[in-house]
Amino acid sequence: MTRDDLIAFERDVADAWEVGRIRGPVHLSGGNEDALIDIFKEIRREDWVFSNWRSHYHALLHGVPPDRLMRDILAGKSMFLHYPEYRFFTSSIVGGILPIACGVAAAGAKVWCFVGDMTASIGAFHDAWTFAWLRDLPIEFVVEDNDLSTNTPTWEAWTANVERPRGSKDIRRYWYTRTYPHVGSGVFVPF
Ligand SMILES: Cc1ncc(C[n+]2csc(CCOP(=O)(O)OP(=O)(O)O)c2C)c(N)n1
Ligand SMILES: [Mg+2]
Repeated sequence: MTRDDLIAFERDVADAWEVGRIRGPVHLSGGNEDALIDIFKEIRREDWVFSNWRSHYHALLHGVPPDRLMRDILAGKSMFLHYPEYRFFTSSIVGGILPIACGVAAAGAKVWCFVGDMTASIGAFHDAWTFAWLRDLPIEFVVEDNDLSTNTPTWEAWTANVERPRGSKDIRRYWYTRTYPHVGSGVFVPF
């Protein structure tokens, strides 16, 4: 999957959304193609990938066939995609994947857990990270920092006077500017 393939896939989803073909919310990815392509070079097919409401790019890059993914999105399943045979699981509950990802890592599998910057600011994330770190679990947390919690600037909401986190050797973090709104494509569609 190239950068252009990813962008074209999401554009097709947005087009379907705008004509009312999708009866359920969709959260589109955009602006983080290069960062994700880079990270997924390290992710092996046998690794588990845990994602959230914004999971299309993660699924595509982990090998879920695009037509199968598109079928499920068109069926309104964008917010709860899961493909055990591809070792891919999501939850749309903020932080919902964290204990599950830790559990799978505790069972010995290599796990990659993708969370937004807002999710990375909640207590459940600190618990999960501490649990994993103390047990040296084979889990990599990746914080996808668009500085937005839906439409609230995450960092400003916390404090104006503290520098934004830069990531650490234990928690990966990349920054991007999102190209779609938090949910949908910007076109109001009643369903
Ligand atoms: C427990 C819970 N509370 C609230 C929500 C509504 N909600 C969905 S996404 C989101 C903010 C997520 O921000 P971030 O983690 O930075 O991810 P981003 O959407 O920016 O990728 C919220 C509050 C939810 N899904 N689950
Ligand atoms: Mg965010």
